[in-house]
Parts: sequence; C-alpha cells; structure tokens
Amino acid sequence: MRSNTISEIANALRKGDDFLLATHVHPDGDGIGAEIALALGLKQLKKKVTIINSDPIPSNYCFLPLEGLFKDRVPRHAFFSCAVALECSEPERLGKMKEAFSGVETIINIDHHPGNSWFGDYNYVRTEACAVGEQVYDILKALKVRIDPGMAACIYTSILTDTGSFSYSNTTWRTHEIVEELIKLGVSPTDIYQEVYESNSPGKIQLLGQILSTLAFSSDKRVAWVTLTRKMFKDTRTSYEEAEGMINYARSIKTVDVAISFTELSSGKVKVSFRSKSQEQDVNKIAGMFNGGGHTRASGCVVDDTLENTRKKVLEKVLLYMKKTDK
Ligand SMILES: [Mn+2]
Repeated sequence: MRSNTISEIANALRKGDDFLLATHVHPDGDGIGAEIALALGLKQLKKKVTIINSDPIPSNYCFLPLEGLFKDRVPRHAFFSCAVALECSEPERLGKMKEAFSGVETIINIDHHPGNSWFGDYNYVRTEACAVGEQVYDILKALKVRIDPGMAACIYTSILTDTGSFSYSNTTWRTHEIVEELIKLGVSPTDIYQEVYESNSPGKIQLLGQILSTLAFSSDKRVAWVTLTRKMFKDTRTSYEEAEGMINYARSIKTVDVAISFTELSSGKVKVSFRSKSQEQDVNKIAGMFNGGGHTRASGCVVDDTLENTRKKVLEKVLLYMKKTDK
C-alpha cells in the first residue's frame, strides 16, 4: 500500500472540525510529544481537539504544555469527525481507545513502524522518520502552522527519546536539521534532558538495582537479558512506565548484540522486549515468532505463559536465530 502524501494528510486535517487524538498504550516520549504538538497545531487552525490515551502520561513528560488538551475517558455523547492515531502500528495498540476510534468517520494513521497495518482512511507511514514527532513537524509545516516554543519542546522530546538522545541509527542529518530549528525557537536541550531523564523517583533507581541484579548472559555473552517481576515493582512502589529504557543497560555491554527484558505483567502474562545493535540481528523477526513486532533493532511481544517458561522458549529461539544469522 501507498502512504498518503503529506499534502493529502494536511488536506484531510484541514477538513476535520472535532478531532480525537491518541497514542499507544503505555505512552512514551515520542507518542506524547507528537500528539501534543499536533493538537496545538490544530488548535491554531481553530479546530476542536481532545487527546485521550489508554494510559496516563508518565510524570517525566508532564512538563510539556498539555493543559486543557487531555481527557481521562471519552465523554458521553462526544462527537468526533476525525480521529488521529499517533505511533500505533495497529488499532490494538490504541488499547481502550480502539473502540472510540472505530466509531469515527475518518481515521488518520501517523506512524513510523515498518509493520504498520495501514488501518487508517489516511495513512502517513514513514519508516525513515526518526520519530513520529518528526512526521508531525512536517505536517505542521505543510499546514503552515507557526511552531511555537511549546510545540518545539514537544517535537524535541519526541526526537530526543526516540533516537536514544541522538545515539541510535535513526539519527540523521535531517534529525539535526530539525533540532537546529527547534533550538532556535527556544528549546533548551539541558532543561528537556533534565525533565525527561533526571526526574527519577528514588524507587525507580532502587528498581534499577534490582533489575540489574538479574542480568544474565548466553555463554558467548552476545545475548544478555534482565527480568522484571511484579514483586520488584511492588517493593519499590514503581510503575511499569518507570522501567522504560532499562533494557538499554543490557544492550550497552560491549559484547552484547541482542538484549532482552522479561517483564511479568499484572495480567500474569509476560512482556518481552528486544533490542539489537545491528541490522544483522533483526529482532522484529524474533518478536514475530511470538506474534509481536516492532522495528529491526527494537521490538516486543507478549507471551501468555509463566516467566520461567517464557524465558526458556524465547531464549531458545533467539540463540537459534543468532546461530542461523552467523552463517
Ligand atoms: Mn516512535
């Protein structure tokens, strides 16, 4: 399928009046930054905009200009002429918001995941975009909206978090070109870095200590994994959101090609996240073996089994996959 052009997306947005915006379950910096920036842009065009996500915003993103934009749930008798999904590869990623979307006449799907299912009436899927925030930046330009300092902070947060602070392979000259403009518009990289990464609760760092104590390796040390149990979250009074990014400690080890985290969910199922360091180890394929997906270097799946069984099954597949790709 063909992605809609940016002018087709801009026209579709110009046509709408009452917008519903949402990002994926357990929202991250990219989804949140992108939806707020787009909401503020649409407001500039005198549109009515409501953002409703399936899950709350982690506290380290609450510095963004979100006042008056969010609702906890869909109001009764609410009417939306257009719904925009940001950073959702499929409707299921909308979580509780999936149903609300199905009743809206026009759905616009804005995403950068290669496995996107093209579920929108309009689809703006660009896998080369470093963040959905970058796509929103382009859309705001196409809409001829003035990017104000608040919107600039949102887009910067999207890009900062999705590029691993400008360290992942999705970081390009274009990333830095956009960031140049955002800084000229008043974004302070120091302030945003501190808000996003240096606003940890004491419990989060205690959780990190517990997670790191579970670090284990394959015999050749090319695969490393960590395990997150429900008890750890309870003991440290932390939420699942606060464990975001902890897998990167396993990935940061020199010998490691593939890092994995196993998280015991409150449902009893196990969330498995994969991170790879190179194109050769396509963890999107590994997640696919367990009905999951994502990107080549970052993917995930949910397995309906015990922590122990899941670990065994997944590691078996990963080691086998790596043996194959070595040949
Ligand atoms: Mn993203």
